[in-house]
Amino acid sequence: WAQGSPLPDYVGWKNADALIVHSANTLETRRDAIGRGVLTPSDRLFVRNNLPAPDAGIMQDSEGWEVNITGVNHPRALTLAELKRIGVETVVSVLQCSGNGRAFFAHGASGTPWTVGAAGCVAWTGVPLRELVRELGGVAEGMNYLTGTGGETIPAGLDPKSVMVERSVPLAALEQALLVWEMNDEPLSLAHGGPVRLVIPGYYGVNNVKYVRQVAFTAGQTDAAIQATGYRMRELGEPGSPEQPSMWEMPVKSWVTSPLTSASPGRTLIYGVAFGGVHGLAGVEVSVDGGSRWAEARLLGPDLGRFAWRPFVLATELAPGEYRLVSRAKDDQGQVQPEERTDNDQGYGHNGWKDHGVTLTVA
Ligand code: MSS
Repeated sequence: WAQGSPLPDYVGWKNADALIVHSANTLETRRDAIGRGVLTPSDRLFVRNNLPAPDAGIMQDSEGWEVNITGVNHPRALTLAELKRIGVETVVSVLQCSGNGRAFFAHGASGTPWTVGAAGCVAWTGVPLRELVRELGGVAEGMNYLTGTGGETIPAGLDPKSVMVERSVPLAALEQALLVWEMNDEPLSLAHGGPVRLVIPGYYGVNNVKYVRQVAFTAGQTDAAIQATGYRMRELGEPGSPEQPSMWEMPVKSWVTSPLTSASPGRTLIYGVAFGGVHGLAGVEVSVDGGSRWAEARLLGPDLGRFAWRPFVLATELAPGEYRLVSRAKDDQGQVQPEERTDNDQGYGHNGWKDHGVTLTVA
């Protein structure tokens, strides 16, 4: 990227101090930059591209960007300008990479070593896909999946199926799916999938297809590698296959964001973020002794709906010494974050509370 610049060009507008640059295609929000608000500022949000981002030129005529809709009774292509006339809704949701927390796996899972910052909470504005589908005569008979295809150009010489970003999610996700053109009240940037992105609130990041070119209702899941063998929960050393659980719905999760290393003795406010994933959040507890005793934290900020996260705070008195701060959230179905991670080959889906703790020195 540009010489002397800490960030690649396509994300040059971001706040470099808030980000850890793992590579040109993977940037993580620093744990101490997550902040205490409900919404993650766009210039701090993590970025993850499986393929290099398309040329910035695709943003020139964003209103003319076409999305092909198939597997409905009246299939057709619509431009962004046309999509904007069908309907609009704003939904706040947590965007989290399947591999967030990978750095905590002991087996050295291959892939970006994200700790907690491959996640953020943002407001998406776009047309509810169910309204668009109604306009197009409804989903055609026999379709079980909603399949989105990314608009990247496939590098020459590669088998498209091996690298293309094409993901299928169960048809039930049509209830909350959106085709979005704004993030945090601004036109959707190229880095986050502009001109148009498929967003599936409550589902892992990979299902939220950027620069979406096609939305297809399909009988089966796509055979693109990113779906068929990639993003699957599988035993260590086992190859990926379509029978293994796919990274779809996100479970309940939380982590402490401040303080992270040191504090002065006395009154200490412990902050963090918590979310229910595909379900609503019921509450979150904090422990300062590694999980022996827990206290209910206070949820902060407005409740921006089932798919959003809530910042939380717990006020404590801490004498000089060492403390292990951990948090444990519960969703509205009564599911609580487990203590341990579920080991799996690729280091996906880590929501165990123990590994997400931090050691604090009070002096
Ligand atoms: N889309 C497209 N088109 N491409 C790519 O690469 N990636 C994924 C999603 N989507 C992609 C897409 C992922 S994987 C993720 S996380 C996300 O996206 C991210 O986002 P951002 O906005 O942050 O960047 Mo993992 O599960």
